[in-house]
Amino acid sequence: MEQANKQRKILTLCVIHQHPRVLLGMKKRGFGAGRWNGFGGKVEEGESIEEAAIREVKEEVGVDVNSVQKAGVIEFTFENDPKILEVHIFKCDDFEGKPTESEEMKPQWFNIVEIPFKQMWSDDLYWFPLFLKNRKFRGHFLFDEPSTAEYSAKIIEHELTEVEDLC
Ligand code: 6OG
Repeated sequence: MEQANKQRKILTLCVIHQHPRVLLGMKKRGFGAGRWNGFGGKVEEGESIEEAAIREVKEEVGVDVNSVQKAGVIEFTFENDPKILEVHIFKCDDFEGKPTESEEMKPQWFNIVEIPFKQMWSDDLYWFPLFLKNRKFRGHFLFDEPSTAEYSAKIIEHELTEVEDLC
């Protein structure tokens, strides 16, 4: 059990969605650098997953989020790597402040018909349509290896299910 917990990381991913646009950030460093994504990172000890989501948005793009809604939970794994990334995906439509570039992210608004999927993690193409329709989902994606600016991770297998509730 302890072994299994050590290999599971809980992460947040928050996409600001003010219809018909979404706010994404170009990741400037670290995991997934060179790709557009929502804002997020690791949940720290002593905070709830929602608190972590709100903190990460503030740190990465400088805005104050008033509330988030949970949209989905996806487990990501990579071949030949025992680590499991459990990513909690949130939607936010209520924030204050002006999105501002940070050391980690360069923000940009995209109309929902112009989301740059080719420069995003390849799983996004699957769950974004559900996200935009306010549907909740759970899933798992197994990749060959992490995406970089040059290399887009290949999906080896995946499962994505719409759910009534995430609790
Ligand atoms: P840091 O390690 O920089 O946070 N993330 C993913 N996002 C998508 N769309 N697909 C994935 O497939 C992802 N794996 C992780 C979670 C990493 C950020 O990237 C997200 C976090 O918001 C594997 O602190």
